[in-house]
Amino acid sequence: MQYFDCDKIRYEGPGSKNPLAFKHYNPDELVGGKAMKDHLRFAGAYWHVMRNTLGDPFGAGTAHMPWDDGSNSVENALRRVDVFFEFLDKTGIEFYCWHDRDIAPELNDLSASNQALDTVVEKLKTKQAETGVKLLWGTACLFAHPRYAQGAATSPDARVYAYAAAQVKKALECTKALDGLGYTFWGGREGYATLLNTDMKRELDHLAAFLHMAIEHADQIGFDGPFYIEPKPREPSTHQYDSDAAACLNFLRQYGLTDRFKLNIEANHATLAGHTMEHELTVSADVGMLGSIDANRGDPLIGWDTDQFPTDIMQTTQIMLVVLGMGGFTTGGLNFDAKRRRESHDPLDLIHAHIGGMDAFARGLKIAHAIREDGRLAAFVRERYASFDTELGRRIESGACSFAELEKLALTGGEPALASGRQEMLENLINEFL
Ligand code: XLS
Ligand code: CA
Ligand code: CA
Repeated sequence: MQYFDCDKIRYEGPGSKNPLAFKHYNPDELVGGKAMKDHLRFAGAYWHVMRNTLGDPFGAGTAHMPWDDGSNSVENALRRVDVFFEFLDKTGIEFYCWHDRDIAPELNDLSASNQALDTVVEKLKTKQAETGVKLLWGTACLFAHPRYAQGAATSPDARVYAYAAAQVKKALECTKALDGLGYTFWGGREGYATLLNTDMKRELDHLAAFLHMAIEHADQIGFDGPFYIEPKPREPSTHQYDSDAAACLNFLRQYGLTDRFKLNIEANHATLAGHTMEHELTVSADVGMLGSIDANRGDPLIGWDTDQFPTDIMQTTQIMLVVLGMGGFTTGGLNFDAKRRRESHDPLDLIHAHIGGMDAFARGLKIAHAIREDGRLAAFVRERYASFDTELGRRIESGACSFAELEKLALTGGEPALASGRQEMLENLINEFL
């Protein structure tokens, strides 16, 4: 049985008017000597593709899911696996990501839930072997169940903490069983609603202990992929501890976790944090800590996490400039943590949405590569700091300088003639390539 009313999506080039074709994403086309698909490493998000009913706080789900009988059964979960792999095959997406509770139902007790997971993981393993699809990362859902209402690894209740640990232990084992390349922590409930009832220091200590136990368990079972922390400032918690890339890096450094952890940066979370996506990516990449990306966008008119599909070529260009700048992904990729609008209820809308995202990133990749080849942008930035390439600059950068020495220079050197930052000229330069 096929559920997506289309053939495998092919590349037809920019001249095509076929909505069910790629105009820019041509998987094997080389960009700078590397195939597009290896640059972009697209992943499908199991939770959005298979489990998102498109409900909102004001109304029930609208998504047509003819394969889903609405039950919390393992049979239903197994059926979804076939549908998901049909989706991956048709879009040509070669990676995927899941939460434990997306792929298998949470049942009456933990061992029954674990058993359900094992059954579905077995099937996923077979499908991966048949198709060559890879698991980009796994994660545990530590935010949906009411037991996590006050946090998981930062819960005030040690028994909840233990439950969360057991869930992560199992999710890690499933990730390992599926040869997952990474494992993500997103702390939706790891934060607080009010400081009146919160011991922040204690909660952060608990979170760090939790992550150290995760590393220890990974080592025991032979999972050597990186862990990712995914920053987001709020929603669902009023304040989340992993509020942005800088806060996460500070936490990882404070608790000695930088060896095994990197960051998974999401576009819509960056904007919620009051930053641009490029800012969050640059903060991470500059210290070698950018691991993976959740590809989506927010809506400038709506102040929450709308998780829309990325369609803005300027943004995909800026993202790919950072990714190319760091030499590309290693274990990470571009995970479409994005959902259709509620009005787009048809299974085929999932295909259209992903075609758009993949084409937007293919263009962003080609444009970013062209900008780098052209070299004017990088040359401008290099030149802007040229005074630091002089003897004086070298002394400052190497730590050999003192305030007294600099003061002498300032007293005798006169007023420095500052060069223009030329922002508008550079914006025009970027637009030449779009
Ligand atoms: C929610 C997050 C979540 C993580 C995985 O806003 O983006 O989906 O990516 O738990
Ligand atoms: Ca995400
Ligand atoms: Ca999100």
